[in-house]
Amino acid sequence: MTYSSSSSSRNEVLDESSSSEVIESSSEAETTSSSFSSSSAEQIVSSSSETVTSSESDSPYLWSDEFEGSSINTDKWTFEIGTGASGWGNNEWEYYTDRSENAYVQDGILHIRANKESYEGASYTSARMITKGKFSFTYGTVEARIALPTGKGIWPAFWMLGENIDQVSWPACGEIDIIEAVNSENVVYGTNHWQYEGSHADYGNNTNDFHGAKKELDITQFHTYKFTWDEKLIAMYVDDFKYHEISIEDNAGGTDAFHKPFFLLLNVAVAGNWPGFEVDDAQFPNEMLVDYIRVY
Ligand SMILES: [Ca+2]
Repeated sequence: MTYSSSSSSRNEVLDESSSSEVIESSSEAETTSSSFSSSSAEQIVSSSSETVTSSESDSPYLWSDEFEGSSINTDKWTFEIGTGASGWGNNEWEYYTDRSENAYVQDGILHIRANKESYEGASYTSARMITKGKFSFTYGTVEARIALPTGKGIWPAFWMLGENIDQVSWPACGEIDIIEAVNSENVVYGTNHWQYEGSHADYGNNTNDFHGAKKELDITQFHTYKFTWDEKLIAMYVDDFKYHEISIEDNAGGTDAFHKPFFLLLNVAVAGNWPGFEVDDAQFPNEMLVDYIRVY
């Protein structure tokens, strides 16, 4: 999900020399990164027995939302309202609302529901929730259990933006797309966006092609997604299959944005620059389901 509708094509990457520099340094950093990951894994296993019974105040997590109860916790989330046409819209067609028609919690699951309906001049509605100003973090691990909608024109995302976006703007703030999917592809994409020598740079991989490896999955079913981030490396996994990795060691390729605090976003877009402008209306209502998000 690129933030700005005026951004250049998502296929644009760094010039070739700096792009290959990123890839090369990421394989060098792998050894260090895997030891970091395994110690993190131990941490969550040892605390998982407490998780079930503990109250929120002694959660083992830096931040989490299990989406229990009957409403969305607005101490954690802010709804963004409107079409975002002037900034974050990506030429999407939906109108984002904070109504229960578009986002609700039921039986421990957050539903973000895109509907076909006329609303405030738009033909579709949906929801977009952010933790900006309420929670941000630098380095750590995110685990989330999520089921994604598919269908012509749909574009669900679980992603992050630099908390300093209002000061430095996009893409200088950095953007980390942990989960994106478009149309009916059954492919999950992970992407980083940042600013390099004054221009938009991005680098991404996906479950259909991570350096030649491929993961078959039905993204409409629940999967466990994991995002790991330390001072050297960012990586993304679905059910332990790695689908994206980028080195940020020593600000490789101008990646200094990724050493600062980021906040979380969840949204389901309808149409837009990436999925295109053909929408299959038979899919609606169509939902992204989130069982939990845990940050540690
Ligand atoms: Ca839950």
